[in-house]
Amino acid sequence: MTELKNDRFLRALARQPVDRTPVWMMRQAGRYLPEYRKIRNQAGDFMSLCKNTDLACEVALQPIDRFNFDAAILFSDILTIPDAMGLGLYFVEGEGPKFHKPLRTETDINDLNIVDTKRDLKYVTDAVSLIRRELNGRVPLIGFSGSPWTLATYMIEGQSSRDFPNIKMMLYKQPESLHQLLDKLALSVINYLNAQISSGAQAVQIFDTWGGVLSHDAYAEFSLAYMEKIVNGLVRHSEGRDVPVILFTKGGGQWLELLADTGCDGIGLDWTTDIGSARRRVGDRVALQGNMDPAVLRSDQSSIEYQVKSILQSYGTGVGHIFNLGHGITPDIDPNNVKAFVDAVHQYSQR
Ligand code: 1CP
Repeated sequence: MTELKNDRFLRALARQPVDRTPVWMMRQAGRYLPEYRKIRNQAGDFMSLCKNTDLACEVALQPIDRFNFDAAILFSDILTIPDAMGLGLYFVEGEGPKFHKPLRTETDINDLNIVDTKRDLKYVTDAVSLIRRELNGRVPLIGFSGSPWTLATYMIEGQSSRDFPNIKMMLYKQPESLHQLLDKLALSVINYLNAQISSGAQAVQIFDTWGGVLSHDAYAEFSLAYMEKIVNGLVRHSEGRDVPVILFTKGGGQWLELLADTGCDGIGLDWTTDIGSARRRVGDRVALQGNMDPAVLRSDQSSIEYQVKSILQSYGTGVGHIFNLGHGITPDIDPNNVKAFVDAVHQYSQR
């Protein structure tokens, strides 16, 4: 295996000293990059891009070639798991993901099979292997999955949602059915992430994009518990190194202590939480990732620098910070502002 030339990201997750704060960006490969749009057009549609190993590898490397990010992330989507479970994922331009066969009844849930990644999602592990090979040790590769709760919202609503009427009705009316679904998803995610790790992923992140829409009690029971089950089921060591796991619940600022209790290595923060207070709350138990408002990237270089400095100052000195946005970058951002962001993190965090 080639040696890792830049291990800042893994060192920060292990709470070891770094020469400067590592930075990457959620959705760093994506529509704000003209070179991404070109390859996406060539592939035809988004899922064809994910399933084409060479093109998926190419777009994963585009942000690494263009900016000084300290980590690469697999190019794929969280909805590959429901697709492999037979729900029939498709994307409608401008409307986001949809399923041909969303889950409607208890029988639909009973009939679901747990994902066998090697059989059903080989295109994902093939992409992991190729990206890892092409990175050639420049930066570590992050694998990812959705959280069971977040995957279930799409499977039951059949598409993106604002109010989550169907899954919330099930949560209060037929909680056992929902638990059955979440359990099958947790086992599928464990299988999926362990396959990514054995194919070369050097860290993994679980995206719990919709955990923040749950009540306090429901969050612990229907989202956190299943992420904890996943953390306990993951292979945490590979190729002679620890494989850290990051949990990101958008809107999860009130549950940081609970998240740290799962045994994860890092917690992703959205921009509504002050990172300095978050650090005081979790102490030295986990690293923190985040958390600039993605909308800052719509401003200009000096405003971006100001916001970067203020987050670095709030975190303070010492170990355990990975810089990121508080959620994914949006398609309207000027790539020059991304460069200003990455350079500012490195410049102002230099030890
Ligand atoms: O038209 C296009 O090119 C599709 C846009 C797109 C992209 C670039 C989608 C559709 N997915 C992706 C890639 C993607 N999705 C990555 C790649 C790696 C990277 O970060 O660069 C990752 C990690 C995801 C994860 C993902 N997909 C999440 C969790 C993170 C988040 O942003 O909250 C979610 C919720 C999805 C579902 C999804 N896939 C695509 C869209 C537009 C959506 C969101 C729909 C919604 O808002 O409900």
